Amino acid sequence: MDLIDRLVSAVGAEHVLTGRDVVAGYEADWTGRLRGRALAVVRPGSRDEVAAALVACAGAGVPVVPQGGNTGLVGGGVPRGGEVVLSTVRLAALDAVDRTSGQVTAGAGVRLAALRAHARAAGLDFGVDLAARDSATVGGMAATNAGGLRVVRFGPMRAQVVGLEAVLADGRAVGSLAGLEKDSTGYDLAGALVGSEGTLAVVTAARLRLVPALPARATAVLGFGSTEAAVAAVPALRGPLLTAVEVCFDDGVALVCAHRGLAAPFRRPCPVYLLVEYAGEHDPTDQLGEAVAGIAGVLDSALATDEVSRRRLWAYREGHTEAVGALGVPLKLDVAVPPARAAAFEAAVRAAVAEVAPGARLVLFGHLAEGNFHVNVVGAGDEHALADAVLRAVAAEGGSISAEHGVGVAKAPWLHLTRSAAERDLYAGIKRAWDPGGVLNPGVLIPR
Ligand code: 2HG
Ligand code: ZN
Repeated sequence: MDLIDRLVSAVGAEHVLTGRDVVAGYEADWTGRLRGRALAVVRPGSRDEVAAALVACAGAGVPVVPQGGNTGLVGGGVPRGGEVVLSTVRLAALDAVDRTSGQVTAGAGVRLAALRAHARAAGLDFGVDLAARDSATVGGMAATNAGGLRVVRFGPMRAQVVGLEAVLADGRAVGSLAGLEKDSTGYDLAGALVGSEGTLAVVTAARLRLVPALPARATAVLGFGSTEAAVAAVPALRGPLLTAVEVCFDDGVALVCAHRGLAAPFRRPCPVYLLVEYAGEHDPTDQLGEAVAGIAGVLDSALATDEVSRRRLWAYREGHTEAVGALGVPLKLDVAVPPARAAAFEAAVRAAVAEVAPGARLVLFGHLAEGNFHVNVVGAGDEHALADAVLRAVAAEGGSISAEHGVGVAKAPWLHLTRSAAERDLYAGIKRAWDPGGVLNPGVLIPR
């Protein structure tokens, strides 16, 4: 039996895709920058089908690329050439919310928007939110330790995962969905899988912590004369109600306004904008107003409490990805530096782009509370040289080459900038222990 026949007997003929046109949607990331040919796409509908598919691929010596909602931006979920793509979209079971533990069990293929709606219907919420909420899946978000817009309040995926269920390349299932908040039985296997980007096992389900629903929100956009002034505002904003501190710049906001046909936030543009959100059980408008009043250097501000106006303010920030994409296929570098170093890093990035890619268009935005910048560059020319310059600037500031999107194949060549030789040896040893045959996502995270 050849591999396709084995996959068909594992998951059923209608879930093994080989036709060029049907497979195409699984072969490229949505920017179109990172892509490769897949041998086939397999869509298992249960943990046992995942196991059978993995055993078939391992037996045939064909590598497997696990894929969730395909919203990744580092090439970790698309083939490089000749792999089987294992799509988790059919693993979409969502159990009833367990109110006693404040947790829920979700299949790897559950979309973030569906998870949040489910939690909210039970009077709770899920702590992570991000722009790709309608496509991004629980499994992919766990595998990349996704962060997003509310990390300052609730932490990234790592903080939400109580347990994971996963299947090794040899078909054995590991992990627990029992939801034990206390468990000091040795190594944290779920912890190892969070951020492993499909290189260790295929995550099939997650036991997730839920957070209180915070029905009352207030959102402000603040204009500043410099990044230093914006960073200096962060301590005054911090407090129990703070849920988001997002940063963008005048050129990016102008781009979003032109793209979406929005009016500018203020009559006079400001060099730097912060979007700040407070959320709580009771209307947090007064607390946000007080915090803003205590900040020096606010050039202009807008406050929104009703849903329509809040969405209008969020559009300035959330519209960036789409507006940049409309300019061309961007080089995207998701990085973090200690927030106190944000202004120095921004200056270094602007200098690097001016030197290495003088004709390119740089658009910066991100999550300032975590020092997380999204460096988007259209028309970079020599992308490798530019990525090298930016990621070296990250390392020089004591930062991370990947804040929330993962390393993938795109950044694997730079792992050495922020992981020592001893640490990379440990990475390689962990990979060998979990996946001795090297079946799972080769080339991702650990350079070939
Ligand atoms: C965001 O924060 C996402 O909006 C996407 O992480 C970032 O498009 C990007 O570079
Ligand atoms: Zn982001």
